[in-house]
Amino acid sequence: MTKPFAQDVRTPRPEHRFTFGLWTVGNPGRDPFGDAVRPAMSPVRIVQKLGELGAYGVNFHDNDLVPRDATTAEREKIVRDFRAALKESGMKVPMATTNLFGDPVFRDGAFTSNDSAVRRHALQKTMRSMDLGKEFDAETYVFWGGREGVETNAAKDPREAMKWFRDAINFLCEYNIAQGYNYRFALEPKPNEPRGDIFLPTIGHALAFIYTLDHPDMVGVNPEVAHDSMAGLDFAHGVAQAMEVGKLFHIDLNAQKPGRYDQDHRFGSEDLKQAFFLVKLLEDAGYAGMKHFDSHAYRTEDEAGVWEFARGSMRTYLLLKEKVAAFHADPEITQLLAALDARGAAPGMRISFLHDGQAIKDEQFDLEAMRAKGYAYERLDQLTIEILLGVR
Ligand code: GLT
Ligand code: MN
Ligand code: MN
Repeated sequence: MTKPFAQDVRTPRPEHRFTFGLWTVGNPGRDPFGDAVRPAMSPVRIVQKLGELGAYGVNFHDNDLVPRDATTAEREKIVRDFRAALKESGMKVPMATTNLFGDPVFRDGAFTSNDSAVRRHALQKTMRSMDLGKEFDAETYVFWGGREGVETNAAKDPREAMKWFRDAINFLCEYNIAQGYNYRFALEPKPNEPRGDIFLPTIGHALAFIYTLDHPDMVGVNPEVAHDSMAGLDFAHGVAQAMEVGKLFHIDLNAQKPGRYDQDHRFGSEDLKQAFFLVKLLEDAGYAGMKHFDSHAYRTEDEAGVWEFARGSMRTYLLLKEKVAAFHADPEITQLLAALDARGAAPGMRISFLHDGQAIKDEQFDLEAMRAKGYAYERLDQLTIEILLGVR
């Protein structure tokens, strides 16, 4: 008897919704201490290669595709060539964004610069970039406020900065509506770098800000592994909180050691356990959005290393997805989780004052027994580790 054909679950395919940015695989390895180590790679080459590797799509900042000083004729040619490459490889552009950080004009921020002309220029640049994204049917529009922040609070009243930021997002929501673009806006929090401190530093800050906007339904978040890890936070918790209120519009996957500069390493290459629980969260929740690898190859690498990095990012996600299945199929884990469910941990166990108020006020608790009983999390965690280490 022949075995039924099993598709290789470790091979990335477009249906996995893996994406990369032109700026990620195209990163030439420049850092604050050293020059580029890899030659610039053309957007066309990036699209071809990512398509071969099984990615779903590629994302860009306006200037990743069209250089800042391009003429109209140059822009047209770039757009035409890029469109042809996308068509040939079947790759999509699900997300677009604006570079509001590279130009020296943004040294004090874009939407929150103290210079009102800079703030207006940032709006103009974003509107034009939204137009460019729509030429490729992008659906998500990311706002990473890299330069929105300060080195010294003497510079500006952060309350004023919040108002400018809100005005800008409200303005761009109106533009989105006026043009019929239907973009979903995704704010990307980060605590610091390149500014000493960046406004909207965490997922929680971004979520709270969203509900103060004129069109909160249009705006969600694009959290990034490295950005929460830099701040020493548990990334999965922030992602879960966003998800639970329907605000996880996009996600940036990479790896990072806490407390360092923004390393943007290959997904899963640092805290494997954190990466596992993130994949578990996304898979268990049936997250259907884009999984964008916002990361780049080590500076030591040549082009071969870049593609190894891209392949590895997707493969690690799929391997962790297999481990998630193993976690759910493990009889001992199932038993431990069932015991927790029996203690009332099962989803759906809710209380409300209306239904339970009096009963809870009158309830007699066996506190001795409640105090004495452990939760068996040591065993549960060890079993998880053993799954990750491949011995279960
Ligand atoms: C830059 C940053 C990322 C953002 C990109 C989108 S640009 O690479 O470090 O976290 O997602 O603007
Ligand atoms: Mn980053
Ligand atoms: Mn990012």
